[in-house]
Amino acid sequence: MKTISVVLFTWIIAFHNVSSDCGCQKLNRETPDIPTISEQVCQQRAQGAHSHYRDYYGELEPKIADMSLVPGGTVYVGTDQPHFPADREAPERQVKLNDFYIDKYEVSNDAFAKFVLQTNYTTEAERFGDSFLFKSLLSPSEQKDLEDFRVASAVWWYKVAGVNWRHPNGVDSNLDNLGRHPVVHVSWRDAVEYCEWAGKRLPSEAEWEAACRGGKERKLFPWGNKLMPRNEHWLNIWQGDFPDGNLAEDGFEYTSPVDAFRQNLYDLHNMVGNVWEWTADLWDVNDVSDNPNRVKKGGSYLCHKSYCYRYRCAARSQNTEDSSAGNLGFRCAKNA
Ligand SMILES: [Ca+2]
Ligand SMILES: [Ca+2]
Repeated sequence: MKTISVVLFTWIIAFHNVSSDCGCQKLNRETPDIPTISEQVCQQRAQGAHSHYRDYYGELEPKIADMSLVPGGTVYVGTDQPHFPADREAPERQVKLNDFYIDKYEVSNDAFAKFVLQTNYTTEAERFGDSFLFKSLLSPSEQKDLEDFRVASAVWWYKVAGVNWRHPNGVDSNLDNLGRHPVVHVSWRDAVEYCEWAGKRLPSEAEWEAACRGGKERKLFPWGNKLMPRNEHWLNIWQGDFPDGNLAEDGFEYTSPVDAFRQNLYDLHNMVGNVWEWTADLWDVNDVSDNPNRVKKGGSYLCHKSYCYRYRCAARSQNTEDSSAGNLGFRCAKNA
C-alpha cells in the first residue's frame, strides 16, 4: 500500500510539473517521433535544466526564418509604477502564455511589397486616399495649406492626401532605399491581412510584452532599466526638443532599418522605438463597434520622454482599426 501511495504521489508530482509548466500536455506517447520545438523547450524545463531561455535556446534554433521562439509560461505584464495611468499600464499582473514565435523584425516595405504583388491587396490608406504625416515632412507652405487638416490634440500630425505605404514620407516620396525599413501607413486590418497571408497572426498584447521583456521581469526596456547602457543608443526615438529640433543622435530622424537595434536575448529588433506595432487586442474588451480601438505597443521614432514616454515594454496606446500614420507598423506572431 505504501509503495502504491509513493508511486501515485510521485506520478502526481511529475504530472503536475509537466502539465502546469508550459503546455507539455502535447508530450503524449502517441507521437513518438521528433518532438516539436515547443515540446523540446518543455522537456528541457521538466528535466530541471536551467530554466532560462538563453541556456537552451541555442540548441533549439527555430526553423522559421526571421522569427524567434518565445517560451511561454507565466509571465508578468503591466506595471505597478505606471507613467501614464490613463493608459491602464497598471496593475502588474501574471498571464499564462503558450510558447509562440514572433517576428524578429517589424514587417519591412520589401516584405509588404511581396504580399501586395501576390495578392493585389489595397491598403485602407490607399482606399481612403490619405494618411497622417508628421509635420517636418511637409514644407512650411504645405503646412499652411493643410492647417485645417491637423489632429486637434496633436497638431504636428497632418492628414495628407496621396500619402500611403508606397509614399510614406509625402505624396512625392517613394520607397527608394526604404526596402528594409518598416512598412508604415498600414491599418490594423491591413496588418491582419498581411499576417494571415504569411501564415501568421498578430501577437496579443501579452505576447508582445513578454517578447519585449526578453525573459526578464519588471524591466522598463527589453534590455533592462537603463535607457542608454554603455552610453549607446539602443532604440530609435527622438533626441532634442519635441516637436521641433530632432537631433537624431541615434542616427535616424525618421525610421531605421528593421534589423537595426537588436534589443534583447530573444534576438528581437526595434521592439521599442522605430514604429509603433499593432497587436491583436481590443483597447476595450467589450467594444463591439465597427471600428474599435486596438492596442499598439512600443512607441516610435517620434517619441520623446517629455510627452511620449511610451517606449517601455509596459506602455501602451490605441488607435481605431482603420487608422494609419507614418510611425505605425506591425510584426506578426505564430503559434509554436
Ligand atoms: Ca531617432
Ligand atoms: Ca517598434
